[in-house]
Amino acid sequence: MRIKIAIQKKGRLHDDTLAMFKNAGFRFTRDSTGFIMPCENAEFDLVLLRDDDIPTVVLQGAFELGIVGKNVWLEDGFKDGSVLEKMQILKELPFGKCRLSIAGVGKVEEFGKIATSYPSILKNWLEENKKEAKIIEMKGSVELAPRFGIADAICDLVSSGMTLRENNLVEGETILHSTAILIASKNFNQSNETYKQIVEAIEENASAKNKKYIMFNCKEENLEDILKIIDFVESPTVMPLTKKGMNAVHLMCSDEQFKKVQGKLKQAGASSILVMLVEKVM
Ligand code: PRT
Ligand code: ZN
Repeated sequence: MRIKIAIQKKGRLHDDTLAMFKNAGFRFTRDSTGFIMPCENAEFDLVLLRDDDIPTVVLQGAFELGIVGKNVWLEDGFKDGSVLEKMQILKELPFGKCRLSIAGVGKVEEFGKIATSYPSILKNWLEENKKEAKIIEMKGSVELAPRFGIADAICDLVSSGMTLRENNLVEGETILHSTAILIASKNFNQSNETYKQIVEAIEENASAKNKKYIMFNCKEENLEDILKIIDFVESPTVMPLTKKGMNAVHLMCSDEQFKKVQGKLKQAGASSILVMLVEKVM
């Protein structure tokens, strides 16, 4: 039986979701309706929906898996307990990162009226933190509420912070950190072969992403100092070159790790430094 995965049709999560599957090696066609993308080289289909419907369709059992923002899933969950009771988060994914924050004109200490598209998450947070406020539910353009006196503050998603700045709003407390998540019903069988194949491919790709394979040459007399600089790598490869007294050093590390040491390596005598992208780590 083919697995059906509900993903966002268009919007902020669509491109990253599709890129995640494609970079993991899956290829897709599109059926004549335009909202089903059958995978050509594995037993699953992507189905394109509004993100707000994704928790419901997975909960109803129409789709085995779904990819949606944690904010959407939790809002549904606080509204309808069965979402949290009957569903599970299988994985947090490395995209769609944002935070749900309270913001106001100046520092928000006393909450009067707060406008938000996430009334259930906000209500739950207010209760947990023993704070009082009147929640004004808005479907969009929440950031305009203080300007028109609809509310004193807002509770909205923030990523770069630009929207808040443009509206002279100051970010206060963050009530949720969100990312895209992979969800399923609690009785979804995680030993399903197709599911294992998908997760393995995605994880292999994620661990290769950001990894670099580094090669350089150095004199024998500099080797000890150089190995100290790269001591975060468990076992770098050291090979003698045909030129006497010279070695080649190979290692794999993250982009960040390399950036931190590249200057020091040169100073310590590393030459002909080659930096290569890693396609896969298995
Ligand atoms: O059509 P559909 O219903 O499927 O999509 P949608 O319009 O409801 O959602 P969409 O595509 O806007 O967002 C999908 C998901 O992306 C959200 O549920 C979040 O999980 C995630 N995400 C990540 C964001 C943001 N970052 C984000 N910045 N969703 C919305 N925003 C908005 C925010 O509401 C505010 O208006 O962007 C603005 C703030 O951005 P900055 O960069 O100015 O701070
Ligand atoms: Zn939506």
